[in-house]
Amino acid sequence: MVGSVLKRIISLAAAFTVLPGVPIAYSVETVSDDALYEELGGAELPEGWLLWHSYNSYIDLDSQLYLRTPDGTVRTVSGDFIHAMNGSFGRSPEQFTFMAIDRTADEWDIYLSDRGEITNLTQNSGFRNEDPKFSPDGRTIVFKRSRWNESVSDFVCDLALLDVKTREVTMLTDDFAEEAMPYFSADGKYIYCARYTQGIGSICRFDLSPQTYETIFSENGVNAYYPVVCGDKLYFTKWFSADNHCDQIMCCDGGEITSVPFDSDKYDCSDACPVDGRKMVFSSTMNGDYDLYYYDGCQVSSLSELNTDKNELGADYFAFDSVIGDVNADGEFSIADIVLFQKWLLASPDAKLENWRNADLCGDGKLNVFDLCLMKRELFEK
Ligand SMILES: [Ca+2]
Ligand SMILES: [Ca+2]
Ligand SMILES: [Ca+2]
Ligand SMILES: [Ca+2]
Repeated sequence: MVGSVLKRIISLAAAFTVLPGVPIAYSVETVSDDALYEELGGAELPEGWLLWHSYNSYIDLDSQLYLRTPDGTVRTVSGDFIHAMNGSFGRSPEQFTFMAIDRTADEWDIYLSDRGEITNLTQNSGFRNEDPKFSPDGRTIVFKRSRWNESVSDFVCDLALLDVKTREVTMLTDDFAEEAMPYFSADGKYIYCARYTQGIGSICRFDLSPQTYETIFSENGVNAYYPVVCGDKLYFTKWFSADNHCDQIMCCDGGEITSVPFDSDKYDCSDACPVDGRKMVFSSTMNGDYDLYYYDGCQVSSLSELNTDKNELGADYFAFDSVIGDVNADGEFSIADIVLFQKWLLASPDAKLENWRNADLCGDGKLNVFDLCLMKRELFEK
């Protein structure tokens, strides 16, 4: 079993910067830790929905997107497209976006799957559309839009925002540097992205108002990409060093950036998919091609029933107990939840909320009639 030698972060001086351009301390320490890995009977992934994709090689255009539902059923997301990848859930597990090549137009497009119905949101745009991610309120999708530029004989890549309802697209950036892999902050005010100069990516934070950039992480000669936000934490992937291109998953929590316990200088760990607290699904080459793994906060185990001899990447997770509006905890938001919540607000003695947080649609930490109004509106709009 690989993984007996691990790299851990201790606090020593090094050469990268975090916001606002202040050098931050980090270094690596080699420790032996077989206990981190478990061959069999590893921890179970908590109940929820999981999206991921799998391909033989990127240039074969053979990527398939998969959705695993809480009952363990796995289905392939298919339609009039090929090479589907990078699935991202919206406000509910019934809604997710992904990128794929439109079969007819032979063009990268952004797709929406809503309760099983799949729509191409950028059909025949004439652009290359990739890396979609939902905003926290589920109303917009941020993505990368590229156009061919004759003067530089290359694609020029910018960030774009798509209104899910009207499908109107607003460009957010307009410059020759490539912005890619956008991801909204939890409050929806910022967009993190990878920004490339001379082929090396830095992690940037784009302020939607005013539209300005800040560099969050940049290290000389070291590629950093794939930012993912979970609450107050920002995860991203970066090379181990300028000479060692093994991917590491980094966690930026406040001003501190640390490597995760399972990172290694011998193989790649990337595509952080936070589950809860320190728990995450990720992709790694620790056993050859990319497979999906689950870190439960103590141990790493392979999600072996999902892994194949292709490359499993791009996981996104939606927890069973975090469906907005689902107060009776049956995994879906329906009229039954509104009836129960209404009874609870009227102090009916038999009304018990299984998961009160799911009713706090205003997000103010208390439950009242304002939440009920929003719940009704949300269900009506579904
Ligand atoms: Ca650009
Ligand atoms: Ca694999
Ligand atoms: Ca429910
Ligand atoms: Ca509330």
